[in-house]
Amino acid sequence: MDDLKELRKQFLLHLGRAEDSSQLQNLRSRYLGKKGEITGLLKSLTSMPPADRPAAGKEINELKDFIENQLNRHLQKIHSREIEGRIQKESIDVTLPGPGSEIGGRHPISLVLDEVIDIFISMGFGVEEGPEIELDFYNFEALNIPRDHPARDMQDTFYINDEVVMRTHTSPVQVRVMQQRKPPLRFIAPGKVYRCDADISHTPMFHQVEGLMVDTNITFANLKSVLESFLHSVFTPDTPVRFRPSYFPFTEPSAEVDIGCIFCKGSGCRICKTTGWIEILGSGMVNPKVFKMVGYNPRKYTGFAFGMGIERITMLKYGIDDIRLFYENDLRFLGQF
Ligand code: 2NM
Repeated sequence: MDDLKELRKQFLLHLGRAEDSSQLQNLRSRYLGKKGEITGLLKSLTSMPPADRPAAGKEINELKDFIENQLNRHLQKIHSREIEGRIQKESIDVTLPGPGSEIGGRHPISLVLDEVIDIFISMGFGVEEGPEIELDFYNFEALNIPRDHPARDMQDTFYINDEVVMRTHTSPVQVRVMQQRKPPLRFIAPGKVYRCDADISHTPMFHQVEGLMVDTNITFANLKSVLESFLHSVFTPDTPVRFRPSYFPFTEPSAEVDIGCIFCKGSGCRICKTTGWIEILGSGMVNPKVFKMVGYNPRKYTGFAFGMGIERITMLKYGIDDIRLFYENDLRFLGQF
C-alpha cells in the first residue's frame, strides 16, 4: 500500500514536469508500458498469498486507471497549448501587401503580324481571312499545283481526308476572294498555316502573310515597288533589297526577294551563310492559269502576289535563332517583348 502511495506521488511529480507530448509518451511507457511500473506490480500479484490478491489487485488497477486518466487529461492540455502556440507563432498579417500579379504582354508573333498588317493597310491593302481547314481544290488545284507536286506529299501536308487538308499557305484565301469579286483587288491574307515539319527553323504551325494585287496593267514594277516599300518599312529604310529569279506554280515569272544581311551588313556571317543576303519573301506575277481557274480573263487582267513567313521576319527583327522558342511559352522569353 505504501509502495502504491509512493508510486502515485512520484508519478504526479513527473507529470508536473512533463512539458510536451513526447515527454508524456515517455511517462506513459514508463508507468503503463510492457516493462512499466504498474505492469510490473500486476505481474507480482502471482507471488502474493492468494487471499491478499483481490484487494491488492483492486488498488493497483485503481492506480492504473488514475495514471491513465491523468495522462490523457494532461495530453489534452498540452495539445491545446501546442496548438495555441502555433496559432500565435504562425499568424499572418493579412494587411501586408501581396506579391503583386505579373502583367501579361503581346506575343512577339502577334506584335510583328500586326506591324506587317499595318504597313500594308497604309499602302491601301485590305485584309481578308479564310478557313484553316481547306479543300484540296483551293489549297492546291486552283493554284496550278499539280497532283504529283512534292508540296502535296503526305510528308509535307496534314491531310484530313482525300479532299480536305490543313492549309499549307494562305493562298486559298486569295483564290476564294477572286472567285467572289471582280478586279480591282488589293488585299493581304494573314493567318496560321500548317506543314508536317519540325526542327530549329520549322514548326508544324506557323504564320504567313500573303498579298495580292489585281487590275488592268499591273506590272512587275508595281510588285517591286510595293515589296521594297514594305521591306524598308518593316526593317530599316537603308536595307538593301534584291529580286532573284525563282519558280512557283502559281506565278510566272516568279522572284525570291532577299534583304542585305542585317547582322553582318553584307560582309558575310553565320546567319546569311556568308552570302551577305537573307531570303525573306516569295513573289511573282499571277500565273494566267490561276486567273482562268477563278474565271478572270487573263488577257484583260494582270496581277502580282507574294508570301512571307512571320516567324522568320520576327526572328530576324529580334535576333532569335530557334523558331521553337515562340511556342514553348517560357515567360523568361516572352517577357522580353
Ligand atoms: C508566295 C509566292 C508567290 C501567291 C500567289 C497567290 C495567288 F493566289 F494569287 F495565286 N497567292 N499567293 C504567292 C506567290 C505566294 O508565297 C511564297
